[in-house]
Amino acid sequence: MTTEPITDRLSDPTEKRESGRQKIDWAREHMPICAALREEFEETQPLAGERLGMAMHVEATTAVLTETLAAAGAEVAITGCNPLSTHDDVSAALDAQETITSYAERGVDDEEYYNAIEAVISHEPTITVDDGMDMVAAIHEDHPELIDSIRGGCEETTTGVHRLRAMDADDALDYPVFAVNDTPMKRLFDNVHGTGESSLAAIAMTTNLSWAGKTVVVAGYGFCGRGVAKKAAGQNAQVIVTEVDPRRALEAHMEGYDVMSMDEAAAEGDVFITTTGDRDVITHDHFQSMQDGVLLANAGHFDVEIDLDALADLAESTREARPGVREYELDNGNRLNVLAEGRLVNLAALIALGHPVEVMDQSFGVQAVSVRELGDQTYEPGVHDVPDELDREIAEIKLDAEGREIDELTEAQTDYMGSWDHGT
Ligand code: RBV
Repeated sequence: MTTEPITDRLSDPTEKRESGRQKIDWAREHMPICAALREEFEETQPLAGERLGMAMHVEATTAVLTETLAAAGAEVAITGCNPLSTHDDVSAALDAQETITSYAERGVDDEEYYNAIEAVISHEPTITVDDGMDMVAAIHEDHPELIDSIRGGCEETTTGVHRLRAMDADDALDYPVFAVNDTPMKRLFDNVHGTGESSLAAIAMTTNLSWAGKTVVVAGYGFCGRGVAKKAAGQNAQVIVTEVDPRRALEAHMEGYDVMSMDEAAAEGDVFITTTGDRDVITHDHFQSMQDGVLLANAGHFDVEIDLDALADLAESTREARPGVREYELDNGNRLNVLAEGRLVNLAALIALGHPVEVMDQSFGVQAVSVRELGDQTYEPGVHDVPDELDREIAEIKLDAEGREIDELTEAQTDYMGSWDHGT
């Protein structure tokens, strides 16, 4: 089955295009890094002749990245990386651009989701940009004949990088991919502040409930979990952290959070937010010990962290308690509320805007220079760290845009840091 571009599937493409364009313009105003790179790319055309295949959350900031890459001379085809995160109006505004085709639509089923990825692949990309690795996987499984002409790819998120490293360890990754997620400019800002702010904002907007006085259980204390815990504490919630790694658990403890197993935390929490990237974090027995009225939300890339099948089996009845909130009533009378169908709440909730714009400017700045690098240099197949000078370049552009000066090392300081023959 072929998937048509979004414009051909909308009843009101002109209206959608206009509201999408308004969202993109607002984001663009607040993305000085992408603006600076766009200026450079318009002049130097580093992607002339390249075809980009992208699978990302198609909302306003992603559109700014997409247009930045198109301005660099590339032909771009794009679709979503989650069935619920696309903004149809933004998708339509992108599709209206001459060198961009967008297949992304919100609310697609599994088959339509993968058909749209196929449609992007039918453009025979020379560079891929993924968030979660679904495009790299589809190319390797179903279109290996394209691999020879692919210069490389970029991966946006923790889960995608995990999958790619597993693939690489199995010698199954046949083209180079940059682990954009693992750069300081991504991880220390997007994962921590972006996930923290946007997950809490999406939960608050979906429920209209307060954080103050609540007990919030954060599952996983990686970069995302740290952000969620910090922001929840900042909103006057009591925070409990669950972990499987002893050092991360200790770190959370030393930050002042309560650390306990999920078995214990299940009975304590009012709100549960999963950020582990792994499956089966909240399961059958946990649901049974939870209090009436709890909220369950996932901030990890895939919807595997909260075992919704087990919850559905346990439930006597289920209903939509309010838009975007599914209530499951258990036989003990307790009602558990799942947000956004257990999909990543900051992007898949009914009012979901994704990470704040400034944070995405940084992540997408790293994406843009990583794609530029792939257009310019040849890399061996496998997962690659983004060259550190590219990450620094993005930090420098951002500092410049904020009007912040920093110090420079003197020659004596540089020599000192590089020497070993000085002591007490
Ligand atoms: N993310 N994108 C957005 N476009 O608004 N918000 C978050 C957006 C990315 C983020 O970088 C994270 O790594 C990934 O989504 C998880 O799928």
